[in-house]
Amino acid sequence: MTISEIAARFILPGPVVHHEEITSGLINTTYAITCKSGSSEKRYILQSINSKVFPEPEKVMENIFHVTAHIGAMDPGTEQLRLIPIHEERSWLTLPNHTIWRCYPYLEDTESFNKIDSLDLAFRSAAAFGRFQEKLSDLDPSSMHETIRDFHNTPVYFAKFEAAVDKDSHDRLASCREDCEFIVSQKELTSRLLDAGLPTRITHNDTKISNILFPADESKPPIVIDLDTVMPGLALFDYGDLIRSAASTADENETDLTKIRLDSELAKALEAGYLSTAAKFLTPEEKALLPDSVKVITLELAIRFLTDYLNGDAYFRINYPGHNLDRARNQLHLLKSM
Ligand code: GN1
Ligand code: MG
Repeated sequence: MTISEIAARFILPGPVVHHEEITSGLINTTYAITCKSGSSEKRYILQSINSKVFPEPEKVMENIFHVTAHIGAMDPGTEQLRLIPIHEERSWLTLPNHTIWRCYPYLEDTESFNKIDSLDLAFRSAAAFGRFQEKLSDLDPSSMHETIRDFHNTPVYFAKFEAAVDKDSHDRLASCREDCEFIVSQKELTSRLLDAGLPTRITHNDTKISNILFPADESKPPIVIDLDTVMPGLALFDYGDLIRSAASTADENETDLTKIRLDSELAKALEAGYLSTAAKFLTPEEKALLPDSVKVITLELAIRFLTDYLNGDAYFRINYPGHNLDRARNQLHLLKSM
């Protein structure tokens, strides 16, 4: 099916006159489409869900529907993610081959950032994720599906890593033995959050700053996007992932390790921003583990990248052979700087 044919199944103002693929995400396939109605044009995001990563994409959509409806009801009139229904009165499209497509209005006049360039932006970004968790704090976590089993179960990733090392199915172990040994030495860290008896909340699970849209009109609140992985989880994984990704001096693809460390000034501003909205609902135990959470999630992602490298790059999209090994080394170096 063409993009125009897929778009035609949604209730849009007119036919697609332009589409372009957006390739910044590592998981889903995303298009920005432009629809024409009379003399006006309006843009939308059309996206299909990667069913290898999300084995039950219907459940992903039910979660997103639940969360966007909840936030929408809370802040009527405030711009936020809203699913465009299909003509058959459903909020997403399931094709006969089970591929799922969804459509959102393109949030115009907003800006997103891949890198934080000021302490003020750090504060506002972290406050936005804290506020997102707060808004969902009155939804029962058990009403949401766990769409990726054990998504932030670090010990489970560690076990899969050990299995990948044992199997060495692509003969790559020899090229990363030291990295593997370092990960093994960090085993104790993998269970530090899960063993602490922290409360289950509804969390975002992909708290990169690029997942926040800042309206040009600064009186409007920031909008948290990419709700695929919203599910029950620990608040601290969101927090840790935010610091890991936003306070690193280099991005995940940097291969010059000398450029990579945790920027403590940025980390402090992020912490203050997060606590400005989250302090009211976090327990003392959660607050005490904030610093450790950054280490745990960084180790977790390193383990995931290295496991994927050992298994032949089946999960994360790569741009060149060895990309996942480089990403793993990047994260391990970041961890060592904490
Ligand atoms: C994946 O596709 P993207 O960039 O939103 C991954 C995250 C990782 C991230 C690392 C569902 O997110 O967990 O932190 O890559 N998402 C999934 O760049 O596995
Ligand atoms: Mg994502």
